[in-house]
Amino acid sequence: VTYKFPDNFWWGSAASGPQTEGTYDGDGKGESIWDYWYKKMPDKFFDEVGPADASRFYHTYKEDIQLMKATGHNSYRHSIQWSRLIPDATGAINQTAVAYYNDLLDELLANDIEPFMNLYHFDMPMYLQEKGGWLNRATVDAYVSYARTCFELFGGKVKKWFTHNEPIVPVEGGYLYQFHYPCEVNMKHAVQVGYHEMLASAKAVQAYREMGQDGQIGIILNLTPSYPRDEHNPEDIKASVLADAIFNRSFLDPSIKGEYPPELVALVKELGILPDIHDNDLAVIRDNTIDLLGINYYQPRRVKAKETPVDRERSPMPDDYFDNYEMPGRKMNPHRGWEIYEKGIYDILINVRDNYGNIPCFISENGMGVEGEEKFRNADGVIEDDYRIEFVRDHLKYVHQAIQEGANCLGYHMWTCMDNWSWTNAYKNRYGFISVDIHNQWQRSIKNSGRWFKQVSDNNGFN
Ligand code: BGP
Repeated sequence: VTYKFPDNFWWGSAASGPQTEGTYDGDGKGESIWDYWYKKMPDKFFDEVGPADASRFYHTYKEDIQLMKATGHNSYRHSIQWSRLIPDATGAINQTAVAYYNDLLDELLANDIEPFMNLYHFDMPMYLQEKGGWLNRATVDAYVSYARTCFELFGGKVKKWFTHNEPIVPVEGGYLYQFHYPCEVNMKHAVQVGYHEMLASAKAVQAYREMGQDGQIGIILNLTPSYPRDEHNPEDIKASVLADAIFNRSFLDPSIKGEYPPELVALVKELGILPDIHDNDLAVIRDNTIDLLGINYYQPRRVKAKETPVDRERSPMPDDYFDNYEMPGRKMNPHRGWEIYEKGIYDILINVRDNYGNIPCFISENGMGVEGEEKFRNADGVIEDDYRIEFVRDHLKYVHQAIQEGANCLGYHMWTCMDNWSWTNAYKNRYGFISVDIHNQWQRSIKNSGRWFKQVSDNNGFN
């Protein structure tokens, strides 16, 4: 085996509750912002399947777990849906949800698949969003109490917890670029929302330790390594450093170092949009850093000094400070419009090694969204997604190299296990090791990539 990975490497995939489970009569689930928004503004969505179906995992998890086994999973990330466990403002616990999550966890464990559980994957309960969601400090308290409930209920089975998936995304989507509800454009709100998410994360870490739980707790961040157009041009470098502070270090630094990057603090001060910070908050953030970092990597961010004029009439935006740089010749995934730059995954791991104390970490998402995969289905009914094998293999080579050079990377989870419902894009881009035929009783079938991944996992590497 040329590319051999460390013993006990985590091979698996990631998914989320809202993108897979669906909502059913009698399940007791309350509404999240996605259920609400989908009903209210269906035009915003790529309209094939909605969150009420997702991939029907709520009903199919037992069979799906067998498919995880068949594709070499020794671990799998899912998320608890807050609105399923605590469906309304009374705070009462939905016992049907408790039974479901217990069953799901038991089934994973019985199949030797370690469950990694995330507490928040973009899915604010609607009863909290009506009171401002992350903008309202009361949501931080509600979140911590929800987190405690999860640790209490499931901490015996789950040894790897995550406070958030990609906390910068609800900031960008909900308060800057309008691809999550409530679709505002307001940088002051964006800063406050991000701050509350971070505070909630630190407080959940604190609660986890106070409760004497015996696992690890971390956060999952989407890191977009920032590359300047010209690495000798000070203006390009400045723009790139700032983009990195806004989109990566805004959560990376407080989560691991317990403090915000000075560039970011200076920027929000200059704009007069410091968040509302209470006494002791910063001490909580300082003292409750994470055990384990999940890294989602899809694409780099290429940046150049600002050239296009800034519209001063509107609310300030992060991109008042830099322009995106469309580097000639860069490799693109035409389906998702994202650049494919395999070495980015290595650069992140080396950055974590050198600048973040080489904290234990793993690749918690990486993957390739492809439209129209049905056309690659062969006569035996198997989707020949060899482009996905190439994508994963080329990224894994760089992960391997980083590990050889001392990076403390413990696993690789692809996004995703089964094709699933993906926010406003629904089923447009497929990401799974396993295809889901939404027009034919949600039938599952393992793609070539899933077969390949089984071998990789069995051999703990590849040639
Ligand atoms: C990540 C999210 C996932 C998933 C994935 C693919 O940012 O954590 O929830 O959706 O991206 O992106 P998309 O579905 O938008 O193509």
